[in-house]
Amino acid sequence: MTKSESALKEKTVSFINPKKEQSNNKKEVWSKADIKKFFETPFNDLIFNAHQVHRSHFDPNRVQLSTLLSIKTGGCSEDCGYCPQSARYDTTVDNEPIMHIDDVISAAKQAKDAGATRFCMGAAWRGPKEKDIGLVENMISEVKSLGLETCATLGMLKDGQAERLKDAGLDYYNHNLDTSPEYYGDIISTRTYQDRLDTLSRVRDANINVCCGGIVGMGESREDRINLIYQLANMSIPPESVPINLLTKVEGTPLIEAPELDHFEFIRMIAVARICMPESFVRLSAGRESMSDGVQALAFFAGANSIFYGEELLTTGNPDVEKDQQLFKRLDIKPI
Ligand code: SAM
Ligand code: DTB
Ligand code: SF4
Repeated sequence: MTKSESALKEKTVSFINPKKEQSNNKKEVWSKADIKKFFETPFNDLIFNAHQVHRSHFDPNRVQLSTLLSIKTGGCSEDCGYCPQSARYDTTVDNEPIMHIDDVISAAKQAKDAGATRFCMGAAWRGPKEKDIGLVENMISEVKSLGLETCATLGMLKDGQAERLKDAGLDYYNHNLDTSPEYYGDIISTRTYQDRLDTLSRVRDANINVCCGGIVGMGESREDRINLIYQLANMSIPPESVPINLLTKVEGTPLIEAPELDHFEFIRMIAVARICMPESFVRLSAGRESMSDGVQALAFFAGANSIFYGEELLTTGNPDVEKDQQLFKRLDIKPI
């Protein structure tokens, strides 16, 4: 081995977690200092190491496709500063009733035909009410019967609700921590960080896969990004799916003036998520419309292996299906 090869190997080894073996009697799998060190690694070293971790756990040429549908849009009571669906902000999103089951089924069929394997239903609620749960249960079982994986994001869950969703056939529940505990209060006041952790525990206890990540580009510091990864990676079982959203700025929301995040910092976030949660799917989520093909290719190299697929996220745009298919073709990426 040449000198430079052995130096590279040394660097690589330091990215393999020495504490992984202890992770059964959990305390801290990654320290904040470890995570900070990753963020501060020269960019090429960081993405090289993240890619190595990625290919030792996943096929690097395969990406999972999830399609989103907003089953209940707008009029939300919460004050999440990034969200166009909050009734508190003057945006172009109207308060609509919950969708009819037939329309949900036809959207799910369309998603399946386009190549998605998971269908994620989102509702602009603080949390589902009893009358809502029955309707959503129906949607979940119908979507599941089409042969799709099911995912829902409905806000905070009360005791017993996660079990009902599980019984209806729910595979994943998305509930994000959004940002660090320290920055959280600057973004949302109507629910606490602990409320979110409590919902995540209910989901985990009901044996539903956890989809949990956050948003970057909300004016947070790098330390906040480190602390978000710290929270996610040190969960007693890390989320199976980790969506990393780049803030989509919407006119009328408080975060419209947030400073632009350097796309390379976004890639670092993906890379560090990959290193710290080697077995999780890391999803390149909101914000792809603002990214060049090159930035998205870097995200896949750095360890992203899932995307939202379809022209719309919940209320904002996403790249066209044809555009994503072309990008995959150019990169020789195949859907999972
Ligand atoms: N109402 C439910 C809740 O808040 O849990 C479910 C839907 S909510 C829209 C799901 C997630 O989408 C949020 O937690 C947030 O992370 C993400 N999100 C919402 N608006 C966004 C935006 N403008 N840019 C990026 N991500 C956003
Ligand atoms: C997630 O982390 N991102 C998705 C999904 N989970 C529900 C939502 C992104 C929403 C972007 C803004 C909108 O379209 O309303
Ligand atoms: Fe409501 Fe969810 Fe938007 Fe917050 S993120 S305002 S809870 S729809």
